[in-house]
Amino acid sequence: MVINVKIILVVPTAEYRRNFFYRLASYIYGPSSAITGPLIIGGILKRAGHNVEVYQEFDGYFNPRCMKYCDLVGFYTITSNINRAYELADLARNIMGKRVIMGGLHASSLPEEALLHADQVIVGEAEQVILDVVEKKLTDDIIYAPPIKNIDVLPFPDYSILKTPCNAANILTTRGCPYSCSFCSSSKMFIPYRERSIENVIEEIRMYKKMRFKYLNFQDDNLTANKERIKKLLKKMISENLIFKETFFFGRADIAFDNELLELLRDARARRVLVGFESLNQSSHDLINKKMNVEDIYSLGDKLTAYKIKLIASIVLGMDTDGSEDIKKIVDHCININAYQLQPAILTPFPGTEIYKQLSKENRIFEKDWQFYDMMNVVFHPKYFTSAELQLEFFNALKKFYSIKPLYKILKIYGSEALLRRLGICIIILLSLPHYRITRKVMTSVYATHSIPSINIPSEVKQRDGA
Ligand code: B12
Repeated sequence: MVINVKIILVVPTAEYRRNFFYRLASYIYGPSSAITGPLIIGGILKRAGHNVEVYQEFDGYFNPRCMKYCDLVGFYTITSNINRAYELADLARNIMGKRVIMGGLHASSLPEEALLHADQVIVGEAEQVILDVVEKKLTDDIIYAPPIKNIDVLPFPDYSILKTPCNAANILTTRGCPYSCSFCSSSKMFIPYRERSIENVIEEIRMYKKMRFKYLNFQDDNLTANKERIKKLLKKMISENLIFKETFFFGRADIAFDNELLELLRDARARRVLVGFESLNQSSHDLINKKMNVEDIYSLGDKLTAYKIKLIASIVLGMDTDGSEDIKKIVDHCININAYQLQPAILTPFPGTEIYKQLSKENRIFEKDWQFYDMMNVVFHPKYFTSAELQLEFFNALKKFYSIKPLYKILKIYGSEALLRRLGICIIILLSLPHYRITRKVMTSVYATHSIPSINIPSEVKQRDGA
């Protein structure tokens, strides 16, 4: 007979992200949402008769003492939250005597490391094994979960077990990505790329509408990978009036050439899109295997403005083919096309990725403290910069983009709510950058002790950067 197990699932948050500035910035940045994995597997456990609660530490109200009152604690891990996951796991296991299991991207890439802090680790998509693990029918230390073939059969995320606030529903219509960029860890975790049927997706969206969610986020790594499929979905959303105040999605620059798709996105109020521009240097796209033509990036700006779709431009800093001029060029481009937000991401070698293998082999990774693996901190020796210089490029990109100058244009194109959010981000960035710089300096010896290995800088880049 299986006894009812009291389970707490936690999405931990790295220490410096729990500070006031960070939380405020995130509040202004966009509506808060909950990661879906724990809500899906928690729902499976609940329906089997177990008592489940899910906490997102970032959104507040998670008191580690609540772990005292359960039998089992499960942790969702990514690389930047893993230290905190280990800290909480050690507390639960060693002090409170609880059973601990771990899963998610970091634990799946380095299960042996995670096992030092857990009783069991699940590698991969946990849906098919979670119940057997909790009910002790699967007792291996490391359990390799097979990917789910038909993702239509998966239960929808169960928001009734979420104990922390959340005002946007997250939905995934696919798993994985048909592309395989060398820095991306989710395309290594969710293999192969799979699509849900439109009817199944619509049913989940109807559920969120009934639950009165104001916002919807498509969290697919690339929602527009299969354009005809997404057009069908958007048409159905429009015809059933499954429209939210604003819907977010991840897209690729090639949506610029499909007016029908842009129209449908506008009409379904899918009006906030994050596009990975990465760089305006074609060799950088080729280097990371992005399979994108930089010409697409040039075409996108005006199109999105015309359809009033707000662009969050994501750029990668520190690729081996990009020097300072390249970073300047892409940041200026984002300003010129009136991008709504800029998300500069420092190239980060997440364990399990191609870029991790390459940089480790070249002995260029100097930072082993996982909390800095969040795309906002330099953890490796870049080719054309010192690590400190690249870190400065990151700060400068933010400062330059989030200046007060373009605010009038943002008001004209996107209206007053967009203006207020953008103004809020400008203020937070101005206030928090000095604090962040100091914290980074104190927390690591990055600026002081790490020498740069000798790397040959090609002459054309030396010339371009005046090196
Ligand atoms: C939604 C999302 C967010 C949201 C919400 C996250 C939140 N509330 O915590 C927001 C925008 C806030 C966000 C922020 C960040 N994110 Co994010 N995010 C995602 C995204 C796009 C979707 C997540 C998702 O729903 N996945 C789909 C579901 C089905 O999978 P899952 O949740 O992983 O769950 C499965 C397994 O992991 C496992 N599982 C999950 N939980 C548990 C628990 C236990 C106990 C077990 C056993 C198993 C298990 O089973 C589940 C079902 O199959 C992913 C990309 C991706 N495809 O995963 C990036 C991703 C997770 N994010 C990433 C990053 C880097 C960040 C940031 C650091 C970015 C930044 N610079 O600020 C921050 C960190 C936030 C934090 N919590 O500390 C990286 C992580 C890389 C890594 N290896 O560390 C990813 C993979 C993006 C990428 N392609 O690189 N993110």
